[in-house]
Amino acid sequence: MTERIVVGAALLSGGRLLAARRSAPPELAGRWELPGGKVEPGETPEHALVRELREELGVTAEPGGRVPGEWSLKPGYVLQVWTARLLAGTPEPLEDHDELRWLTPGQIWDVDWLDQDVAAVKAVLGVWNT
Ligand code: 9L3
Ligand code: MG
Repeated sequence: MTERIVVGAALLSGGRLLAARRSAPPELAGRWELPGGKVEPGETPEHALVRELREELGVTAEPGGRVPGEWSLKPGYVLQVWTARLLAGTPEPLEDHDELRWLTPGQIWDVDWLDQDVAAVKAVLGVWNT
């Protein structure tokens, strides 16, 4: 069985990283994540990232590069992360989130990231040119 990929976006703008607070499901609500979601069959991870950011945040984004690493989620699911930049729009918590925050590198650990996102965000810091 192959694992299903979940894409997370390290959306970077003006030297800040976007963090999104989940509103669902109940066991994840209140924790922060890199926005994104499951890659659909036949879809590339980059396309999924663009689609998820449009659905969840109402923005048009462009994927950058893959952040090295892969993080296990619930059984059968694995998180991969791409950097991304905003092409159009201002992110709003339209779906699955109830708050957004733009974090400077010094504020990164001010929010309660989901467990798997802690490792992913550390990897993002490794490639983030501020
Ligand atoms: N997940 C964890 N960290 C992330 C993302 C985008 C997703 N940065 C987990 C939460 C869910 C699963 O992956 O259990 C699928 O995500 P979604 O489709 O509910 O966003
Ligand atoms: Mg999602």
